[in-house]
Amino acid sequence: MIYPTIQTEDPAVYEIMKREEQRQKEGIELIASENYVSRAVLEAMGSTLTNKYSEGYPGKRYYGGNEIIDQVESLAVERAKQLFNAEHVNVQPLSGSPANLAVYMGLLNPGDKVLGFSLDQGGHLSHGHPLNFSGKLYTIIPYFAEKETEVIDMDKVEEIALREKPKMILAGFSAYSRDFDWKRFKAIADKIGAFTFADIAHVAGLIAGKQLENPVPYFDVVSTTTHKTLRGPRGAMIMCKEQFASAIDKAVFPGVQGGPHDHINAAKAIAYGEALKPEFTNYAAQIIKNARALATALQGKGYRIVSGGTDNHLMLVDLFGSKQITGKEAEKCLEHVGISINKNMIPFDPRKPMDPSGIRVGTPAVTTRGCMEKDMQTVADLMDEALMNRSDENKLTEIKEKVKQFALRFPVPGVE
Ligand code: DSN
Repeated sequence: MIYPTIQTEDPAVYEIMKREEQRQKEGIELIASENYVSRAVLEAMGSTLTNKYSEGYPGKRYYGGNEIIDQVESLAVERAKQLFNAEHVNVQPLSGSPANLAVYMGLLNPGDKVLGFSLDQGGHLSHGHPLNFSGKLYTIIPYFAEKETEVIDMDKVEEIALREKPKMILAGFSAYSRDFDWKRFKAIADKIGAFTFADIAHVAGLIAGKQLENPVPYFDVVSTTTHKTLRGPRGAMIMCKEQFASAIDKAVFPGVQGGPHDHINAAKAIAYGEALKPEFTNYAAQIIKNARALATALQGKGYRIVSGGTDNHLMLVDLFGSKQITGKEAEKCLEHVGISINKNMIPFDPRKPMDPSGIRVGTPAVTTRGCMEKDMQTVADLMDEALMNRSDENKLTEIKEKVKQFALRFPVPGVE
């Protein structure tokens, strides 16, 4: 651990931080939305830039002393523009849901109709869940995956869009393993004059790394978190066409947020700089190769992968359907041996969200640590061994040690 001041000044917090760092080193991280950031990103988040208030935008702030902070924010904006070929970027959103709230506020009025991917099929809370601001304030028309293929049928999306005529079409997901047909979404929206909004939070790094198609050049607005495959700090950003720049900026500040987090914006600039390097393309390509290898290895052990495979960094495993193990049981058992995944609904899940049929598994974090395709077979073997011995405490202790020995072969960037 490299926080000597915390160790002397506040041993109680230090002890907790040390245990979490150890957990991250000794475990296999397969949560699809998590990653390990670089030392440079970590340092920026712990820097004196956290001391500043800077409500407003570069050159137009409500506080004095922002001439240097302006440079940090502008640098992050310029790098993001280059990375995604964007006309306008707002790097201030504090996280994914506030970013999405700002997009709704910037483009719509309460009550307007929005077409969004249903949460229980792989969408996100902020895409229209009844308990979320999106479902409470807007009229959400869901689209679904097909029961047979577990893939979205774009002809059906078009049918719903032509019938319902939403004011905005939201394309994006948090648990879907197939590529999104951004161009078709745009073509459908054009037929009815709807705004196009893509939420690329999960795949932003795969897009920046040139492995998946980029919707930014032709969608009206695109939001993303910055801490998933993009491997930056906790946060988000919004990219849009110049014509929506003013509406989006006003919606972020003063619409949804006050002062931006300048230390995080510095970390975003660093992460975008890292993603602009040629080696990030190799990283993004390896994430997908690893996800495919892991899906194949799990299939080889009799686990059913939803839709039969993956085009990105994640997969949904139908554990209940293939092994009569619930997602909740699996999450608990795997956590016990140091493998982190999350329980997840599968499309048309007969079970409930807190104890669904599936788990979601992703490869961004293990790929950052240097795992390759051949290592995915070991990961699948360890997962299977734990799940098959989930009632045998002694066996699980043995497997936990195997997980640790495997994980320690791969250094954690940022701490080692
Ligand atoms: N919580 C994120 C995820 O895990 O997909 C989405 O916000």
